[in-house]
Amino acid sequence: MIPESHPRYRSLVVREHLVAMVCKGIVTHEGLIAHGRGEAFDYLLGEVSTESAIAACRLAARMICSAERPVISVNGNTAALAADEVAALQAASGARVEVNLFHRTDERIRKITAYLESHGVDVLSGVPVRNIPLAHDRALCLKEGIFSADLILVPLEDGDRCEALCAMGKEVITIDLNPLSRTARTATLTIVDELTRALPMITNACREINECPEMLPPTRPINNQYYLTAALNAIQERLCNAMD
Ligand code: PTJ
Repeated sequence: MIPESHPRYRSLVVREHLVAMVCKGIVTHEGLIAHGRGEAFDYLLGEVSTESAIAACRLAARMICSAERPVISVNGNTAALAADEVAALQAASGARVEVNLFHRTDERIRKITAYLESHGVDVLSGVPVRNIPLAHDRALCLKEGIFSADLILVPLEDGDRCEALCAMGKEVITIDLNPLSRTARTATLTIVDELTRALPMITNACREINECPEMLPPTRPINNQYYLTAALNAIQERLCNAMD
């Protein structure tokens, strides 16, 4: 039992939840390691959304709402941490949701799909085809989902799929607390923020766009480097202040 008064209460509750999700076969052991890395970067960012991350979320919403076939790609960690938030974003943006896993088994796909559905997400189903030029199982995707998408939101991604999707001519938005990761540097747009903080901001911005449909799509190219540099500057500033 974690006491609510514990200074790291939220972090400990999330960890406990992820461990429970490992027991249910939704998150992998590797997913726990990925979460730990994310926590470390979030610590450096002060566990708050920076101004540049908030701006990146608004830009992401404009990109998603102006895309023809946007898809949200969901892995085990994203499902476990943010099933409700994915459902809300799907409702606000009309994006399709596809489960795409690095540690792929049919059983995990089934379990994650059922878990998302129990939280109100409409999950694409079908027979996956090895359509992304990758040596591992992330190559598998649905023709009516990621394969035919023009824009894909890929939270907590591993770098080589991001690169492959971009090489296929797709726009990729990622949410990644590590501004130095290969994914962060290869994506069309990286939101350097924690998943459960970023997704509701994108959803709210999509709702605003729905109320003001004449909003124009953002101009290209997207300056991803601006957002990465801003995140690194925020970390640097925090580290400098910690030494004062
Ligand atoms: O469920 P699977 O089989 O598809 O596997 C999913 C994981 C996450 C294990 C897999 O995609 C993976 O290994 O990812 P990486 O390469 O460890 O990258 C995950 C990135 O997400 C890292 O850069 C972390 O810093 C970042 N991250 C972790 N937790 C969060 C996060 N970013 C935002 N919010 C988080 N909560």
